[in-house]
Amino acid sequence: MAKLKEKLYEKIQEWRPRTARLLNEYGNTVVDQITIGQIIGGMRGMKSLVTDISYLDPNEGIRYRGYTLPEVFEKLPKPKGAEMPYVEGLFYLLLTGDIPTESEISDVVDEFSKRRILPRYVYEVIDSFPCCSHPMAMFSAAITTMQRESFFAKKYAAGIPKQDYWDPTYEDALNLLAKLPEVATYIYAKVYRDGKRIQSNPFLDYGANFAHMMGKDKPYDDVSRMNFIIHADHESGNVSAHTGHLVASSLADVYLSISAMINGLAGPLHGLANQEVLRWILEFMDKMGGAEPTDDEVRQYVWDTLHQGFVVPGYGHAVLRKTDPRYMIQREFSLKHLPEDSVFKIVDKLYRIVPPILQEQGKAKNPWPNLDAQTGVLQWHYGVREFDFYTVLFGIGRSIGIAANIIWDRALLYPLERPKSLTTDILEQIAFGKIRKEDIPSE
Ligand code: CMX
Repeated sequence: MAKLKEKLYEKIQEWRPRTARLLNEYGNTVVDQITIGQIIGGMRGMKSLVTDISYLDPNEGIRYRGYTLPEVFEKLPKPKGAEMPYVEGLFYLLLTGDIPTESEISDVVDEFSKRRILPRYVYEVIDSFPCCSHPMAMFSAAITTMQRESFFAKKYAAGIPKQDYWDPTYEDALNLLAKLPEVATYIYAKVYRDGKRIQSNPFLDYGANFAHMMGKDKPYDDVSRMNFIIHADHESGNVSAHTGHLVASSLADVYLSISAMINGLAGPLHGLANQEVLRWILEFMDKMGGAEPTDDEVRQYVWDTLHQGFVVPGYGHAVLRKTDPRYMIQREFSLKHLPEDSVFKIVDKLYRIVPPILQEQGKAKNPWPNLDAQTGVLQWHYGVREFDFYTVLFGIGRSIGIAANIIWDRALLYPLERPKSLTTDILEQIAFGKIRKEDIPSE
């Protein structure tokens, strides 16, 4: 057994009695109530999911396994000469809750390296996509195609005790995560580089190998590490994480679950917002005809966007109520490495100008920037200018967190997810006092 897997098994054994105790002794303890507003309003704030991989405090931002993002970036070991930590170290942390040592990380680097080669048919599936397909559609399909490799599906079909479900799920997760950079860069080469592909380098870590396959020099390796780490997880209720968990709860394997989560991520109110931000900024620059906009011109552009009935992309959040720490980490990197970039200068102006406007408009509960407001400018600066590709980058990072979640879902034997729905008629009857909520059967 590989070292990470051994450690994970120990952690699972320690954790299982906690979940079992909560379920058996405290199963009827009330945690929350549900209002009609929440049922119609996309279940905002409903406390109805459990994950230990990350926790999102509205005012503080995300914690991975109890660590704030600045702590994660400070504590995780970094490759020699790098500014950003190993992505493999983050995966170790998400799976075990422990900060890995250098040698524990090098074990994971080896694991990913060994498992990275794509089956031939994945290239063929990507090649067969019609022109103008969105890279997220190709990414999702390529992942679904690999479902035939699933250990979990084979073991399940042959018969495996529930207690052991986590084991082939772990194998599927590592196999898939190791391949995602290969899949993504092949899509990039096919769609934007006339199919001119750069072969992976098995001696590089996840971030450096990704940069290498994208044909980018330093510090794009650090940009990639940072990008994959900040996008990895945002607790369980967001569309991508929830979709991954939901599909996996049917005991669909990691390939089917992660490709479903990628489809959820591809919506403009979620992961696609990073490409929307850049498109919106470039349109503005185009309008300005190359001149640097004044604060008043930026203000006017934001108001025009709102008056046309559009949202300001990259601002607002369903849970966060302050500036997203994932935004701040990218901002600090940008201030250090690209302060004179013309796109960054606009991003920087927006940082000051958008929140008071959204406050004045009075609709958005959170007027502050989210991570998507910064992601695109970094990619643009380092020459990845095909912004349809940006959500794929988000997708690689998010897969790391969702894979960790699915492994733990299986380890703790979380059941099929199946909430109950009501009709508008029933809601009206409850609202008008014609029936009592207690009278509605819940099972
Ligand atoms: N610009 C303009 N209006 C906004 C806004 C923004 N950035 N953010 C929220 N609002 C509006 C909403 O559209 C909503 O208007 P209506 O009442 O007319 O429907 C109102 O403010 C209240 O919304 P909210 O409760 O503050 O926000 P939600 O939880 O409903 O939605 C989000 C959250 C992210 C979808 C929303 O803020 C948004 O559309 N932002 C822009 C898109 C974006 O950046 N998405 C990426 C989020 C991060 C990610 O998942 O990747």
